[in-house]
This record gives sequence, C-alpha cells and structure tokens, in this order.
Amino acid sequence: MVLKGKTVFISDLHLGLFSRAEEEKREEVIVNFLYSLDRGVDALYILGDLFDYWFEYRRVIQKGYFRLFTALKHLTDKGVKVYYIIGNHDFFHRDFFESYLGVKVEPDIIATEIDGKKFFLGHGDGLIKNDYGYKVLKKIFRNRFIQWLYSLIHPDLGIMIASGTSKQSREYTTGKDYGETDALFETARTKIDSGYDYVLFGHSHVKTVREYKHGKYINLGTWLAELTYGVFENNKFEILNWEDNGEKQ
Ligand SMILES: [Mn+2]
Repeated sequence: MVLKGKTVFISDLHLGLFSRAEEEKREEVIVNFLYSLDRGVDALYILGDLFDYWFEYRRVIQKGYFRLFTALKHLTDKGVKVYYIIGNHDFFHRDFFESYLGVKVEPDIIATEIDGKKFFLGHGDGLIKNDYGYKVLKKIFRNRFIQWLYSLIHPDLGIMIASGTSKQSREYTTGKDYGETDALFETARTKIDSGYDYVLFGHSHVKTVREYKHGKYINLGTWLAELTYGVFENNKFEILNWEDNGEKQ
C-alpha cells in the first residue's frame, strides 16, 4: 500500500442517543464524512463511544446503523486501516466489526508510531485515581461470563435495558466529573515523560490541546456536539470541524 501520510481521529459519537428520526440524520452526516476519507487517508482511529450503547449477540446485531457499517466496510475495502478503541458506552463487542467490517477493535489502548511520532491513544475512562466504584463496574461489564449470561436475555429486551443503562451511566459520569479532565492531562503527562509525542483521549467531551515538554495532550471533544475530528499530516496535528454539505453518498 502506498503511504499517503494522513491519519484521522474521531471520538464520542454516541450514536443511538436520540430519536430514530434524529439518528437517521446523524447517520447521514457520519456516513458522508466516512466516504470523504476513502482517498488520501491511511488510517482512521475511533477513540471510543462510537455508540451510546452496543450489545452484540452471537447471531444478532442492532438495527439503525446499516449505512454506517457499509461505510466502514467501504473504507477497509479501499485499504484504509480502521481502528476502534471501545469506550465505556460501547464495550459489548464480539466479532462483527473485525470479521465482517475489517475494523480492528481494541479493548483498551493503542500505542503506535505514525510518521515517526509516538502516539498513545485511549478512550480515557477509568483514569481517575481512587474511583474504585467505576473500576469494579468496568470489570463486571467487561467480564466475558457476565456478558454471556446477559446475552441469554432476548435481544429486544437486552438492547432496551442496555440503552437505559447507558443513559444512566452518562448521568453518573456527568454527575460526578470530579477532576476527570485533570486526570486525563495528568495521565498524558506521564505518557509524554515516558517518551510519547502525542497523547489522545476522548471521553471528557472537552476539546483540548495542551503542550507539555516535547509532547502534546489532545482531546478531540465530541463528534456528537461539534462534529470535531483530528488530522495528523505532515508532522502537524489539527482539530477540524466537519462541514456537512448534505450531499448524499
Ligand atoms: Mn466515554
């Protein structure tokens, strides 16, 4: 594959949060964006919370994202590498993204080198020290046996419960938010001290670019509210806003 030298990052889309009519419009926008990446982009990194909730059964996937899946498959067919770090809202994954869409799903973080620069990429949840409640919850939710037990619930009911829990989880997260933004920057600093050039997180929904020593901590903000995305090209990182011209793909 010829290297084109452009890497794109998005985070916190929270698809599935609104009414079906609203979500149809949002899907249109993200699909237009994804198709725009099919030329000139080496890789797309999704830094978590692509969906507001995601529960995948062995033989069943959720309705409502058909065009999104097609667009992702189109990108991977075109040779764009797509990586997806799962967040705290969309962690119930099995093999659908990897086996059917060619999207590499990462349960935790990605440490990688892009054009000679060292990147540390994560969603950013669970970084607050002493937040044991969340850490225990995360262990439970990500436990394979518990996921298997949950999958025995009929999909219609299971997805309904998952969607309700996800909304409560947002209230839980927004409700506390004690020092979460600082915790992200603090973690970023330790990563830069250990040799990374760029540390990227999402999760806080606060768009941030902070320099520290030779490195940078970047938070992409949300696609959900601002249609922001990051581009790394020619040794320069930028956060841009997607302007959707409404053209159907
Ligand atoms: Mn999150």
